[in-house]
Amino acid sequence: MRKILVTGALGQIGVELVPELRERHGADNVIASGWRRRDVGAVVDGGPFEIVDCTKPGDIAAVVETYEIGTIYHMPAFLSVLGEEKPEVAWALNLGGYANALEVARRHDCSVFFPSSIGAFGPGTPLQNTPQDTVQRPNTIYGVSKVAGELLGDYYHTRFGLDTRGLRLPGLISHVALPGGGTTDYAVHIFYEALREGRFTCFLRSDSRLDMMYMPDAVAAILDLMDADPSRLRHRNAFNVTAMSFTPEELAAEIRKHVPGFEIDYEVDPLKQAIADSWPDSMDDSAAREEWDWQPRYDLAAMTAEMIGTLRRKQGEGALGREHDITGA
Ligand code: AKB
Repeated sequence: MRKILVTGALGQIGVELVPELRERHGADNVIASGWRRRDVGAVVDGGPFEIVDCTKPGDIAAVVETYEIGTIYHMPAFLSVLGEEKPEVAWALNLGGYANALEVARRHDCSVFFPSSIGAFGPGTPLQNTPQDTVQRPNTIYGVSKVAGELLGDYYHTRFGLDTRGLRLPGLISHVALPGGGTTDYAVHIFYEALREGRFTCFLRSDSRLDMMYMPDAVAAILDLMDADPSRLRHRNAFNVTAMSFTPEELAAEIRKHVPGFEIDYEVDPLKQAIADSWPDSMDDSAAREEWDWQPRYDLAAMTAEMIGTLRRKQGEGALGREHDITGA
């Protein structure tokens, strides 16, 4: 089999995607890469790891040639809030890095996965039941780079026949990596503070509704899409996928079922709030359901129960908060 390369493997998704790919395809067949080596056991020690700076096309090409790569999962990204602090870096990485990966993929006929986001929507997009095909005029550099990435992926497919596929992922919730630089990060940090302090100060308004997904569903969605029969795909870059949609107040109420007396208050950050207000409340993911049988497993109640259970166990072992911090991964 031609091997698999995961770029940005030390990021929020990569640290869970790589072990799952190695489980399915064998550790030696999955090459993890990041722009620097960090101590993330399963990703760095569990199989081949290479330093790849995606802004340098030669770095990607060298690994693709050395390992005879057939599929690239291209994961590096500056998230929405971090992107607003450093727009030029966000553009160079989020779009420039992807353009480099696509060019290498074209020369070596690799399939490519690209993670787009709810951030690819913006003012003018219908925010309720957001259609698969609709207005995309985001006002963040993150969103602009995601829309451009979607278009570039479709271009390489229609122009060169490259097998490119992508998802518009919502906010992702996980107990493996701590997120950094995103608008939806609150939905992860709230669990840690609930268990440590019994209270949490949220940077979004209590009624800010956003699409969310538990990481096991996100990893399953990525792998299912890449396994899907190409003759069924009318869309490629990128499919709306969602699993739940909640406000901070609703998440707090669900957490309270497991942590009685948990309190939440609000110190709204205007930049993050403006980004959240421009993103969908709930996406229509019927195209994903029809074209490759997308079906999430976790709703708000199931995700919350598993997050609290896992983090309580870690707390008991003195390991809570020692998770991999992906800021600058
Ligand atoms: C962010 O908040 O920037 C990301 C995303 C939804 O793409 N988590």
